[in-house]
Amino acid sequence: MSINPEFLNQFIKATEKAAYGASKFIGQKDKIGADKGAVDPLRNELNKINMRGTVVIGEGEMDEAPMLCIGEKLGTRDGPELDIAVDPLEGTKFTANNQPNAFSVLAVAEKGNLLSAPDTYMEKIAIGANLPNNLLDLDYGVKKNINLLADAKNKKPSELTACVLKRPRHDHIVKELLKMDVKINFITDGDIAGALTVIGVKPVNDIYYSTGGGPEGVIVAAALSCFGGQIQGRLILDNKEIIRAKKLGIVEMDKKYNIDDIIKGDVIFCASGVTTGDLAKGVQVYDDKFEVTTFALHKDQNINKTITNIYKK
Ligand code: VTB
Repeated sequence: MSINPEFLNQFIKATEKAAYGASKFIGQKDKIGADKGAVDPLRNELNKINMRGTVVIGEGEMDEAPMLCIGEKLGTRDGPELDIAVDPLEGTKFTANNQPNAFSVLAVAEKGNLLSAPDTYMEKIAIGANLPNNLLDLDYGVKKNINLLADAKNKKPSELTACVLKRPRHDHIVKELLKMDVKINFITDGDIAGALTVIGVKPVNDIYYSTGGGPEGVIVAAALSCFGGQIQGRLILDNKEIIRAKKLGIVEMDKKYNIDDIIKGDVIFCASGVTTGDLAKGVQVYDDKFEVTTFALHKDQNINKTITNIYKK
């Protein structure tokens, strides 16, 4: 089964409205306000869609943001059962500080096809298309993974580029990468956009290698699956989080999730720019209108497009 293509525009509208809501807070140094600015219109739009939607990936627990929480029911309750992963505002800091790469994003799959994970950290390695299945493994360590990737790409490690989220917790990864002469592109935040840089005809990076948010890991897996990319992720859970994870049906706490364990079947993915970034241009406001740009994917329809719409304020 596939997701009805008619839903695509409705989901695009949902992230567009969320992006516009968040854009009112650009540069205002108010991360919570910006998040809420995105959440309310997002929920409002999603509730207009003829579906029985369930949030399987929400946000908020980790930074106490106003969240669309896991388990929340969305839509008119008349229509197909869909699971939705949302990040109403990816890049709250970017929005608060008027920096690039903030966007509103969601991924949709048919019921049961998206991993429901608690809002915790996730170790992640992501690579692009046309590589052997499950090539890399978090337990191999940086050196072996880089050598495997270099072999598979017929390159030397020194010809590879890695994207790393700049955090002290990644110092050991950076050290290994530098030892192997791998070039590094650091990102300060926003690892959905970061991990997606491994995709494309001439990808900016060969690998994304860092620990970021679990929700972001699931959302990016949905997008990567539309391109034949790969990700492996492992949740990092403390005792409290283990209890939450059990409630969500997670049995094996240290499981390494390959992309097929995170996302199955058809996917709709929409990311609407708040501030201009790698995925989409940011919201542009004119007198009585605003313009918003969305990067949209529908896997089974082979849709990969960037669409700009103009609305009356
Ligand atoms: C991660 C990453 C996100 O925030 O969740 C990060 O996945 C938070 O990491 O893309 P720290 O707790 O180390 O700051 C983002 O970068 C932005 O939401």
